Amino acid sequence: MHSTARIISVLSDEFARDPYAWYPQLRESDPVHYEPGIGAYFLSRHEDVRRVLTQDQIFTTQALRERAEPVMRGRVLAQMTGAEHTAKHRTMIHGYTGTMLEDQTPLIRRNVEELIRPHLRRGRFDLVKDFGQQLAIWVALDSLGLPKDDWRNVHSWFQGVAEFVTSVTLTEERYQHCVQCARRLEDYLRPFIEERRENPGQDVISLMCHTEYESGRMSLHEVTALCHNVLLAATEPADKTLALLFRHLITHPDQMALVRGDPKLVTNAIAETLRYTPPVQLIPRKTAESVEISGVAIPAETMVWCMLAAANRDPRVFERPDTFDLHRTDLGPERSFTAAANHFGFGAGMHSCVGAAFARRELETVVTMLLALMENIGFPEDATYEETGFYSRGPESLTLTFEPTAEGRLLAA
Ligand code: 2IO
Repeated sequence: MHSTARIISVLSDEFARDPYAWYPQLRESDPVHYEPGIGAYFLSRHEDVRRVLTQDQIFTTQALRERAEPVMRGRVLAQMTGAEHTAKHRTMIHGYTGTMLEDQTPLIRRNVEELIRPHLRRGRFDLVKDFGQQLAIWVALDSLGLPKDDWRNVHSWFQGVAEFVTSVTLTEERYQHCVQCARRLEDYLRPFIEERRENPGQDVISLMCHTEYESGRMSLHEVTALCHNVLLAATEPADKTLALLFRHLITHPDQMALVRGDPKLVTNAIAETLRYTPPVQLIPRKTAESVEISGVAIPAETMVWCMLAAANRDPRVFERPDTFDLHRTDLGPERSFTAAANHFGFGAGMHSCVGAAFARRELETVVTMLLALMENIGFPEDATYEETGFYSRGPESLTLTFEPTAEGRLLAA
């Protein structure tokens, strides 16, 4: 039944143009979709995605050895298990929650002010290209205690790292390019990490260097891999989420008005954006043994891709799933940023996002500030909208028009 119901290749351009148009059919008639070209399965039902992400003994993160290690220059958190995972996970949670998160918040605010100031007078800017991408990198660099003057270089090397991790297939030439970018980034980071090992500061690199584990302290190599991990995870999805959120609020003026009337609803808007249009759309796993999912037999050692955005719109879990709704009762803004989240924007299970609280704070800060500085936010009349990406997805550009508020004029002056 499943093979005859297969309607489209998820690797086709047609699918990439608007995956949301295909998710209902995949979920209903081909929920364990097989792609013969790459020998992998794509899951679109909420229940199946939940199972794969939480049964970590059967569906392992082994996939990341080939899919991430060459550019991470070592093992990332998601690849670890058992006591090692528990210990290093705790370190990263410490770095991105509680007092360390509080200490980073004024830096986030300062970055927003500096980046938005030149645009306030003009009344028009590109939320992604002129603001969001740079903000995401600055905030990530600040958290690691790295200087921001080299951010353009870091960004260009980072594109290679991101391309490697977020492409399902790569040519040999692109593979080499991406690994070269990763080496440059590694070389760039080395002296900073070495320095922080000698003279610790308040940043996450210092924390990683000086935490004592049963096996001692982390090596330069281990810290480097986690830095690459943080830089990718903190930048690739951040500007996309910001742009998607503004797009949803602008195209739902009633909900924009609600958020303006009650700043607490910014949190709802972020949570609903992560459900409705998750910036990371796929999570790969590999089967450790043969299993059956929704009636389909999957052999051992096979790639299984969780389609987060499809599962996030599963009508078995969410009412009117294709509607953006700040007030939906089946999501819950608070739990949306924890391991108990009902959406998969941060994954699920033991490897769910360690940066969720940090992402929430970064987005709450920037959205609240932008709404206070700008009013009548809209799109230029001749604007077209396009999203790209299969693994991570969002607009590459989103031009906004607006009028500065009194507060905005003050900051511009
Ligand atoms: C860095 C893919 C943007 C992560 C990854 C190899 C591991 C892990 C993710 C997210 C988002 C990035 N996977 N973050 O899906 O750290």
